[in-house]
Amino acid sequence: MSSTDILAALAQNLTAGQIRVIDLTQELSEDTPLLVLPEPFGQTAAFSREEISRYDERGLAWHWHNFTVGEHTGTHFDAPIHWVTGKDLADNTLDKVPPQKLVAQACVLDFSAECAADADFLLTRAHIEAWEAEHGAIPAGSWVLFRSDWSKLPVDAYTNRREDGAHTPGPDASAVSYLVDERDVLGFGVETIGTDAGQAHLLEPMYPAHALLHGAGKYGLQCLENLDLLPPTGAIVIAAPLKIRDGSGSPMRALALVSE
Ligand code: 23J
Ligand code: MN
Repeated sequence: MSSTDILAALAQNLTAGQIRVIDLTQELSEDTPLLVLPEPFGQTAAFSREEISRYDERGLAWHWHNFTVGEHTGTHFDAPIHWVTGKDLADNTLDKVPPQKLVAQACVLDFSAECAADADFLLTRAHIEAWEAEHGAIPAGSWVLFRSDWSKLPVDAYTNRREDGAHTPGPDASAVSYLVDERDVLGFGVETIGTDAGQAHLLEPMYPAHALLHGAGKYGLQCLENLDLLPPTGAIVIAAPLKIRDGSGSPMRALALVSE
């Protein structure tokens, strides 16, 4: 098929519902759960908004708001400049992400059973190799999406904060090194609040997903939903952050195309 025919077939399949569009995005609101870092670190802002007008004297026929939100609040994209390891890389900010990379195939690694059994579950290189033995090697340039089913949890269990910090699953350094060095992935996406585990400040290096992904110019996706609706391979993810000049991250609408 020529590439023109492929697009025509895509259009037809979309119209007919043969290709389904899955929303991977959490609702963004004043109630969106936030990352909370220990003292004395700065905190990401919740989403908030103020009304400009509502068909009233401030705007007779129009309704609109101004909003405030952290770059890393809700379903969002992490650019390499977010971490010190990526601070000197070329094109490390949101405005410099090549648009070709905003649309990419995804591998979905389902470790939801392990996460249900252990909130501090760490995904290792051996887990990824076991997944590949079943589904094939992760292609270069793919998103790797870590399915934990964490997005199905009520908010208290979702954030799972205790006296010693958050207890949520994530990858260890062996997993991230493997994806970056052996598989040259586009990035790593998760359902939890960080690409790193809640207790990842205790790992070596500290916050291995952030440190190793962004140091290699790779991206992160956080607070995804509906990963359980995606096949292990074959989905196409559209994850497009706002084009914020020099931005380190941004809320986004993340979508997946799935063949019926
Ligand atoms: C800053 C410090 C630690 C973490 C994070 C941000 C995130 O999870 C994020 O949203 O990038 S773990
Ligand atoms: Mn982030």
